[in-house]
Amino acid sequence: MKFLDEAKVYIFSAAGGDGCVSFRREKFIEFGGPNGGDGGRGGDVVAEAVAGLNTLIDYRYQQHFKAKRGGNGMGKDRHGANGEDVVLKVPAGTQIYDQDGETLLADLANVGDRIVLARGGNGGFGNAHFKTATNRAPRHANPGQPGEERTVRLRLKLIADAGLIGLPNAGKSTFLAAVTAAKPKIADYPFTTLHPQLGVVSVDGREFVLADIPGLIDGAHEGVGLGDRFLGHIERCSVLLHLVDGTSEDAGAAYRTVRNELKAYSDSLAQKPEIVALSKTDALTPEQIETQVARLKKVSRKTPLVLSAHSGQGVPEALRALLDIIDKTRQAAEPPAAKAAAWQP
Ligand SMILES: Nc1nc2c(ncn2[C@@H]2O[C@H](COP(=O)(O)OP(=O)(O)OP(=O)(O)O)[C@@H](O)[C@H]2O)c(=O)[nH]1
Ligand SMILES: [Mg+2]
Repeated sequence: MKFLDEAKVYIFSAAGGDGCVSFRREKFIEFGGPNGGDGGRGGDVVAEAVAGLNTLIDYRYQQHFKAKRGGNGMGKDRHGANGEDVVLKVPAGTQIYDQDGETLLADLANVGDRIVLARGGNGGFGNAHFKTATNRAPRHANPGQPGEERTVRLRLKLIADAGLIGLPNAGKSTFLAAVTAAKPKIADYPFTTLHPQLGVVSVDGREFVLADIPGLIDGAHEGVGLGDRFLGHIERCSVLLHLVDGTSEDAGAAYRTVRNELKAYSDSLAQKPEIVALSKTDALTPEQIETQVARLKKVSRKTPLVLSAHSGQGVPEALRALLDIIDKTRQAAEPPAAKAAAWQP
């Protein structure tokens, strides 16, 4: 399904270190006794939900994760070092399934949630451990226990951070295609987009998820056109990017039509932060842009951005403006503990 981000990873926890067989040997000390140390514990493979991630894209590139083996025990009662754990950092909301894709192992809903997916083996006991009253010089030690190997599936329900709205043909899909790797259908007739599409935007080294939904027309709330049922997909967005076709007759009227549909759908959507942008400016003269901007400004009571997905003009500014609002919303929503963890001097 389009709204899922999935990854399959192969994980290996590590074996524990072997116990050691050794005896104390010092001048003038007879029968020094056993002093072989225990092996260290093998590393676990752990999954943890962290702040600042919103896709599983990293797991497309790296799919194998191996923890470190425990160190072997040594003479003089020295314990082997514990093997290092491997931590898979995943976005909050990631569900972890077993290999079959059906058995849910964990639901890492919040930042900080963590689960051990594969336990490292215990270290073996050294011979010092086996000393008894009847066997004061044991000559055996345990080997470290093996680690586990398993395949798990990570699954994340993508929640769009920003949503594109506008009349049909406003250039929404073209914008999505220009700023993400998504390949939506684009054509110069209305209702090209029939299903919502998602893409991941990368801007200034940061990422967010952008949703493109079918265009709205007058009466969409009554089912005209494709209706307004797709608005549900952008209800949880932090911000909307309202694209208004610069080549349309009256940008102000186009804006008003879409706003009316939003209001008819729900108050919460109508009250969402919105960035207004005049699109397709490459096809307009400076005078035309000026006229359309003036109309748009009058109706929206905001200063619209001007952009062209074809030429790229104004696009980075629009992305930054979206990211700015997304950041603010995320900060307000994050639990205090996660904030503290994310803080860096
Ligand atoms: N000149 C110019 N044309 C554009 C630009 N963006 C989109 N178009 C054209 O406008 C038409 C509609 O673009 P789409 O991206 O399919 O529009 P949409 O808003 O997704 O339309 P629906 O899916 O039908 O709601 C296509 O022919 C695009 O090539 C632009 O920046 N400049
Ligand atoms: Mg479209």
